[in-house]
Amino acid sequence: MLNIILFGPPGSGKGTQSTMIVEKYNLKHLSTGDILRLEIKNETELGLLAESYISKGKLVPDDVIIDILLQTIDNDSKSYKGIILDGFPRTLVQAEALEEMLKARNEDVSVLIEIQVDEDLLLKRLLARSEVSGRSDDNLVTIHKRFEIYRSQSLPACDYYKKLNKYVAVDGVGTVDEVFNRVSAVIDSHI
Ligand code: B4P
Repeated sequence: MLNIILFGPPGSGKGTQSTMIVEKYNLKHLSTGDILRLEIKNETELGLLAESYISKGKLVPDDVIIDILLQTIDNDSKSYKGIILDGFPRTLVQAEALEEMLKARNEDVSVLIEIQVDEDLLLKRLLARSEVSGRSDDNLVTIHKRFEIYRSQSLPACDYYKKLNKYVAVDGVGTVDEVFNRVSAVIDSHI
């Protein structure tokens, strides 16, 4: 199984690239951001809880996210060649939980790909997205908070995979297709 983590700061293009990757490689797309936004749209209890964190630029608590993953990961994963994890793990605790989850299935993470983009460009992309997304977390104050949380809480998850020699960085600056070619080259080298 090809289990790929797509990692990167807010607005680096994880969602954009994942959509293209699932098509090319027949992987199951697992986006915690998408799952949470659907819950918010449907005004479920989980959605209301998630919105209270997301609108402030904070991460949704680990236990809530790990529960979602446990419920989602086994649903129909077997009919795919693997999983693309988009936006998960985002903390060290989530990374450790994922390792355990995969180990129980005799699987592991093939590679973590970090999409690197500097914060000035990320800010431009997210402010442009705010004009169409209607997302409560796409505004100046919240975006800066998300950058700060990425550095303090998410980068340790990245370091975890560096220590396992499963980390590859990809330049996320360029057209969507240019970035996709770079990401594809990394995936191809793990097939
Ligand atoms: P996510 O949904 O994961 O979204 P994101 O980090 O904001 O954006 P992404 O990197 O996917 O960028 P996109 O492709 O859209 O998370 C949202 C929130 O949910 C989090 O802040 C957190 O609160 C919560 N959450 C999610 N997962 C969690 C977890 N595991 N634990 C706790 N909380 C969690 O691209 C951004 C924009 O740039 C788009 O407009 C796109 O069109 C554009 N773009 C993309 N690539 C481009 C390129 N190459 N050139 C120019 N523009 C580009």
